[in-house]
Amino acid sequence: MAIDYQSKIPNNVDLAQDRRLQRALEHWQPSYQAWWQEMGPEGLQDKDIYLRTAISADKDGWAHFDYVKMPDYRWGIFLAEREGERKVNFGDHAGLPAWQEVPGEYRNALRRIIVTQADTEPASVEQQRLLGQTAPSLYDLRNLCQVNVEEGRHLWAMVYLLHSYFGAEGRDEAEELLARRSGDADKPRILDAFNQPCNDWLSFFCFTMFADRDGKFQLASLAESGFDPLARTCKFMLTEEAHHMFVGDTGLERILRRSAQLTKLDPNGDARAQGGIDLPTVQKFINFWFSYCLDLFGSEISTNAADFFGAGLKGRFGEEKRFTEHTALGQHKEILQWKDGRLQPEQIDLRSAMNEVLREDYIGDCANAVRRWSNAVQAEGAAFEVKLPHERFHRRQGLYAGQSFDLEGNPISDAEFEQKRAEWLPTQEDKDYLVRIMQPVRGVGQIANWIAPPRRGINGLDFEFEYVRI
Ligand code: BYC
Ligand code: FE
Ligand code: FE
Repeated sequence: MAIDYQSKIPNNVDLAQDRRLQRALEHWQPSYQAWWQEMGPEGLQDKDIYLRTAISADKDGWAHFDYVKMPDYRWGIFLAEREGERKVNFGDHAGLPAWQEVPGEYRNALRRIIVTQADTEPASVEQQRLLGQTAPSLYDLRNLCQVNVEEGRHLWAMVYLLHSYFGAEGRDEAEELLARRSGDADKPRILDAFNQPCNDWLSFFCFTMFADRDGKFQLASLAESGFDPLARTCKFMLTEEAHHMFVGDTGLERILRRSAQLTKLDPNGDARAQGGIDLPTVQKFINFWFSYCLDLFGSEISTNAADFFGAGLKGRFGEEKRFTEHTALGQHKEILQWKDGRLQPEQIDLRSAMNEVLREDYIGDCANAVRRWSNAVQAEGAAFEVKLPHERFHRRQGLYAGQSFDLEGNPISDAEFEQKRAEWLPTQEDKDYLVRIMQPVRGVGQIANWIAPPRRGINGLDFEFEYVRI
């Protein structure tokens, strides 16, 4: 599965054999590049950056590291290897051969799934556009750029599917993907989390921790899809996603560790007096981003989710390996409904609860990281426990959107919530403070005061390496 880097568009899908598709994508390519110039990382387009590029899409060693200027990054189309005679593994068509073409009856559903996924990729680049100006080290700056070029490639991955399988409609959708803008009042991105400003590095690490982790779960459930090209595309995207989550997970851990150190150092236990970020502020940003990312899973009870599962388009996390029963029929899941002013348990048929099933797996994954962070903080001698807010806290979508809940998930009045807002969620003052302390640090091996250095560098290199030639 070597990648053809001779073509204008690097690929491992034999693009040269399909002239019509090749022309369509070559037509889209300049629009993409124009979008990248406008919305990609500000002020870094002419810098040499130590980036990894895919050289092959198979399991072992696909990465090649070298200095690249971002506009010269070889965005392209890489699908995981085809696995023999793959079958539809769940839902009503389980056992039939996986589809290599779009089944007519699922055309709209698949297009919707692909467009929604695609839209998040450029959105995240737009949200992160200015962060290069305040990076705490060259190592972090390089990671930001790595994440961004790969999100750009994820857009390519989805656009390939749209162009390849959805005809004129797909081409129009591909154009629209470059026309919407994160946070724009008239043409916003589709999902709420991807319209939120991400203007400081604490937000960036929360984003890559929680939003990219949503990506892991969404892509993994699409990697189970009976529509084989989608499954193979998502499988390869997942290999890139691991680094994004690593950036977020270790970034937060490094901030928390440094915050604990500065808290201990200060005579009054005030990390801000030492130029750092106090632990409760970090917690507030976690509360904010975690709750927005829970919304990405959709409503707790969803006929769309039931239809996607029944059709074999979107499975559970690890559907094939983790489950033995793949119809999800005749089974139920208890869901707490907010009705008549109280929470009432109801048995919901499992297919309709698939969004919630995926969200629970996601929460478990997040909880593991939070436990590790708490240990790291306590190892520095600070008595602080990092916590995930309850899944009902601060929701904007789904069953719990219309009611206020506290951090433990207890219903409270809107007035009580407003009283607590500044304690639970970032305030403008918190955001202004972060902007004040986040000054760029660009010397080799140097690091800002508010974050600990990473335990090691990239690709076996030290932290003291010129990751970006500034
Ligand atoms: N924001 O009954 P519901 C990644 C809308 S991360 C705005 O719940 P369903 C990445 C919904 O569209 C992975 N609107 O329906 C990470 C619907 O509107 P319409 C990204 C929302 O179908 C970092 C209505 O509310 N992908 O790749 O069960 C960097 C009723 O919705 C939201 C995903 O997370 C929201 N949060 O769920 C780069 C998408 N939630 O159609 C990349 C996965 C709901 O009635 N989830 N609505 O006008 C889906 O695709 C789900 O289908 C939806 C909706 C969440 C969209
Ligand atoms: Fe992505
Ligand atoms: Fe990502």
